Amino acid sequence: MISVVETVKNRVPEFVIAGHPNEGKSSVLSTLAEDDSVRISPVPGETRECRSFPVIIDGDEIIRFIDTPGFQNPRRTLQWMKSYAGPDTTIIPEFIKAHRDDPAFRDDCALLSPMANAAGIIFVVDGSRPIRANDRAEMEILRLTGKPRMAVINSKQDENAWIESWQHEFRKHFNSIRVFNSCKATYSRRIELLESLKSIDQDLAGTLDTVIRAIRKDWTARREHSAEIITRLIRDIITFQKEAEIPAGRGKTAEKALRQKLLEEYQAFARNAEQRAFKRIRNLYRHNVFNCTLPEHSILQQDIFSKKTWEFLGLSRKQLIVAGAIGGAAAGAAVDLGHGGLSMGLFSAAGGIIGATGTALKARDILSGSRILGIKLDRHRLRIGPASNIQLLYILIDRALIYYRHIITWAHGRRDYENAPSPMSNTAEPGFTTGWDRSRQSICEKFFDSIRKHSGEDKDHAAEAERAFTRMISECLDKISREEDGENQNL
Ligand SMILES: Nc1nc2c(ncn2[C@@H]2O[C@H](COP(=O)(O)OP(=O)(O)O)[C@@H](O)[C@H]2O)c(=O)[nH]1
Ligand SMILES: [Mg+2]
Repeated sequence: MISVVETVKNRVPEFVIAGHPNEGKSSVLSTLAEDDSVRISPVPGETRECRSFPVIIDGDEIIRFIDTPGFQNPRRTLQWMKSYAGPDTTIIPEFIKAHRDDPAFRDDCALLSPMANAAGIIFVVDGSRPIRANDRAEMEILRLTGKPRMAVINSKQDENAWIESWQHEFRKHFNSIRVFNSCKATYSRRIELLESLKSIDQDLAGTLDTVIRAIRKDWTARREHSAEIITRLIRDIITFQKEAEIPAGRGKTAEKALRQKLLEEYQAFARNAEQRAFKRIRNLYRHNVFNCTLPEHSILQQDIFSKKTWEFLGLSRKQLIVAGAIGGAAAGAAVDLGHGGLSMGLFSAAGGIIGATGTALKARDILSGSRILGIKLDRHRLRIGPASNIQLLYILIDRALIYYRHIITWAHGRRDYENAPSPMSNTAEPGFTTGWDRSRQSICEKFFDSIRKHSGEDKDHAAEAERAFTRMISECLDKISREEDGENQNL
């Protein structure tokens, strides 16, 4: 028999998830391993085979969880084990030898087999139901295996009536007990569970410390990577430019049609770029199978350029005046107005008019076709972009932060997409950027100005503005993550 020490020294630590069918074993595993490919089923007994789920960071497997079918025949299994007279260390192989051809013990054999070499066992129960005789039999079987064991109470119904009685019972059979909500657990809850796994066996502590360090490092790396994705997305949208020839000989109608076409192209570009960036963030957080669909009433269901988005996420009137003054000046919007109110580039009209008159435009005005037009370069050509109103930048930041929050709070074991709580639902909660102070706004303004200047003059300056912006976004992501962890503290 291999000891736990040897097992973990030479191999990836392996934990077997055990328990009754339909208690949430697969959900716990899915959340714990951040793997949404784990099959979770409302039908009890669907998992008939053991399946191994490795956690891989930077190409290295750091820990492995084994999903198992539930016990099929716990009381008879226990009976056999109790009457087993051989050494403790051979109880599992001997049980399997005696029962492997008996269909009545098929699942029990399948379940016990990986336990022989596992570093530990995680026993999952649904804490919203009372304890039954079978549960006691199962716990006793696990005790007889002699393996380090942890009990996890997965609260399926958000209801804690039975938790205390479970905890009481568990104290007799397990080295450690934790409450873990597989549908809501965020990053910190996962780390905490791994931390407490350390206490089930002293020899595991070192290995699990390494695992936890790797997970923490990976979490920071993901956040920084997300911040870079967001910065790049915003830069790409703000700096989008396209020129086109006005078809000769058809006068104003042709020009108007071309403006509309360019506008549509710009909007399609922005939409696709955002979708691509969001998908990358989603995959970075290992949501590979399900796309974590946003709830129907989420503000992110609205198009970037829709009136609703701009009304909801747009800056407050006061901020709009400040932004307008700066955005307008940057865009030379006063000049635009001098040219008979023709706006130069996207959104510059808003900046210009606010800058000039001190009156905030309504979202309706900004978004109506007449205000979102291309620059007329000369008699023959039109150009759209770069975007010249900074409000677009704030809208894009808000949308990305909302999406980020949606993704990091989506536990991998969660599958009831239709009941998802909505980020920024129709509550009056404003976007993140609305409350930003002057120093953050200034970082945004510097970034905005530097990316719009496409001359290569001040490369260092531009690079610094971009770094500062990315850093700020990364800090925001960190704050969001901490806040969400705080809110889930009691789960
Ligand atoms: N509401 C809620 N449902 C859960 C939770 N955990 C599991 N479920 C549901 O319970 C059912 C069984 O879950 P599963 O993980 O497949 O259980 P297993 O048979 O023990 O692997 C599925 O329909 C899950 O969606 C939970 O924490 N909350
Ligand atoms: Mg299962």
